[in-house]
Amino acid sequence: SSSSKQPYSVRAKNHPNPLVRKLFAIAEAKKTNVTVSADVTTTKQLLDLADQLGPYIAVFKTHIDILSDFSEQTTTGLKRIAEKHNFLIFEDRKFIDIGNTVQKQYHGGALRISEWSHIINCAILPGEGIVQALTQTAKANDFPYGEERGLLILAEMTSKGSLATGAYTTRSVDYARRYREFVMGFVCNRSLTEEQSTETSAAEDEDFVVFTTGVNLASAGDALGQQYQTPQSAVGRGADFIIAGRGIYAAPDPIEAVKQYREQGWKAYLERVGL
Ligand code: 5IU
Repeated sequence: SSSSKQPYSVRAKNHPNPLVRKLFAIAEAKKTNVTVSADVTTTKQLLDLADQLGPYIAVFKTHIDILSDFSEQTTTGLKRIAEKHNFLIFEDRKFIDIGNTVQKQYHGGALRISEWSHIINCAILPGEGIVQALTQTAKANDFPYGEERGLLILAEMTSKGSLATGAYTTRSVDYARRYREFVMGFVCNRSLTEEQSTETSAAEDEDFVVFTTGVNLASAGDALGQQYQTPQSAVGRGADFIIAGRGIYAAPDPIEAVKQYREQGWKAYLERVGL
């Protein structure tokens, strides 16, 4: 039951998580599997990018803590633009602390992430408790308030010498399987559906969504250890959604660039599912 061979439309129909159904429906409707990583540092730049690139993307990924002028207008603006262009918001906060702390970082606090970000992610360095804690917060606060929420586990990283390998990656899959009601998938560099674990086994209908970062058409990497691959390579290895930052927002013409990533990502997807 390799979900990576199935079209988004089929996965949208069968998936138990309403946010994943919505994500696949967006991808299908807009014919895009592009997530733009909008690593800009002012609210104006962020909202301009969201509005310009919105029609061509499925997900808009933020690092909200790098903005020099963050305010409530940042997130109300972002929510409005997400609705206008029909994309999801993914705050790449990478929670990585004990359960009690991440609950406060996720819900409330200065950033109020749970109120505006559909997708969040966490690392499992602290152990299973971090996934349990975030799941508990989502349930206790009854997301949706008509809106859905989901968690991606950071199972692998793209940077040189990453330690997220082997048992770490396998445990990521175990925790995802144990908290399926909230964990929608992984940030990783390949399909993990065949991952063999002695602790858990795949449910018959298992369908975790794969987001792959480190996608760039023009570069092989940067001076700080980032390693890139093309949309075709990422999707071929199992990426359902490709994440590109500088390849798009730092291109001479970001709109031309996003169209190019969209076209290549979509073509690779059609090839993978045999359409
Ligand atoms: N990011 C990575 N690699 C990872 C993970 C996240 O690059 O393994 I998890 C983030 C960092 C940045 C974006 O926000 O994805 C990639 O940006 P560029 O496409 O500009 O390298």
